[in-house]
Amino acid sequence: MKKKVSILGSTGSIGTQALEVISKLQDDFEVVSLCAGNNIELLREQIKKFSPRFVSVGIEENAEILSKEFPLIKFNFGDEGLCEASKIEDNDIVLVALSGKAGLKPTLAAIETGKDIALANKETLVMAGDIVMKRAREKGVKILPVDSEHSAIFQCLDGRNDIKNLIITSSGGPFRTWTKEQMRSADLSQALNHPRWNMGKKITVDSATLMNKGLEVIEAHHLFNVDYKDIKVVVHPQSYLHSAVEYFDGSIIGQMGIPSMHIPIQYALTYPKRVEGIETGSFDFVTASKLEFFEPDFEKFPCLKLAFEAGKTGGTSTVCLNASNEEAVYAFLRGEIGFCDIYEVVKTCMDSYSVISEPAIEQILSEDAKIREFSKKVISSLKVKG
Ligand code: MN3
Repeated sequence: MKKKVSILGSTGSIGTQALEVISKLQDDFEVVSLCAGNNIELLREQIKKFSPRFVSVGIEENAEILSKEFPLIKFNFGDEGLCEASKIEDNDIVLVALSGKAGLKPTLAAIETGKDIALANKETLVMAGDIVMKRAREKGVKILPVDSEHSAIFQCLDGRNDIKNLIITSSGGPFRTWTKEQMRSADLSQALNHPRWNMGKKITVDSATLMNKGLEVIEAHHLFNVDYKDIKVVVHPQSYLHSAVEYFDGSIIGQMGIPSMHIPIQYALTYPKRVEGIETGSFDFVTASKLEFFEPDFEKFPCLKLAFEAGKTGGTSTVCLNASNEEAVYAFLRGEIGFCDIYEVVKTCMDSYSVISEPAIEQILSEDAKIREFSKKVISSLKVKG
């Protein structure tokens, strides 16, 4: 029996790599649906290759264009299309590889339909981790992490919960060895020049500020039900140790391998099986020879500190962190603010924000919208200052 999979975000970095994994494991997987935004050219290729039954796109106009080309496929668009894909009855697993808050509703829809989820969307747990994990437990739905750090911890835990610490590794990003002064004049191409991982632009900038690591800490707290005081971040520039778990008896179990997203994506899809899939090359201790570890510099990377604080505060604090950061990063990508202004925007928003402690989903979404409006004002004031 082939595992039936729906891919939300099929033309993005994780989505395309997931389809590479699936091409290699054609006898094991059937693609039931594909959802993409506006990259219609690539989506068209994917439709031809994987013959899904259902496809959703960003806007109605594109759904109409494609439905003329592929009359046997059902099309939809927007948020509704994403939720429709995640609710398809014979899905075995839904890969949520959307970026931004678009991931939240379809993830919840998949949980309500009792479908296991391979989760590559950070915002889902950062914005609504309490609600999502509670519903997943109630529905007996597995949330299989795709992000390399969470996949590593998931593999190390193997169902156990006698955890002393989670140890999340970080490459340190492109500015690990830069001074604070140098970082102030960092431009876009420098921020996008990640030393280890090839990813989308938003997450690459987040990796440069270490906000990405902060968001991962919040996700790990929810996924593995571990207190923030028991989550440690360790800078490991070689990125061979993808993360680790320290147990009560002092044993540390880590997961290693070459830095390739194909491995964690594949494991989330084939879990609990480990199969020989896409060729990624293998890690060799002797060739690697040197593994280094450093304390993260919270002063140079204050976004990481903000993320820990938001996580500990809980409620909609992490919604504020995420929304203001996303607006700030997009402003940086558009060249409107400087690299270090990203932190200033998030800090200003966090400082003036009143947290709601146990929000419902609708409140989370309305707070998210409010925070984004406020963030845009903060960003324009920075623009004026130049
Ligand atoms: Mn990661």
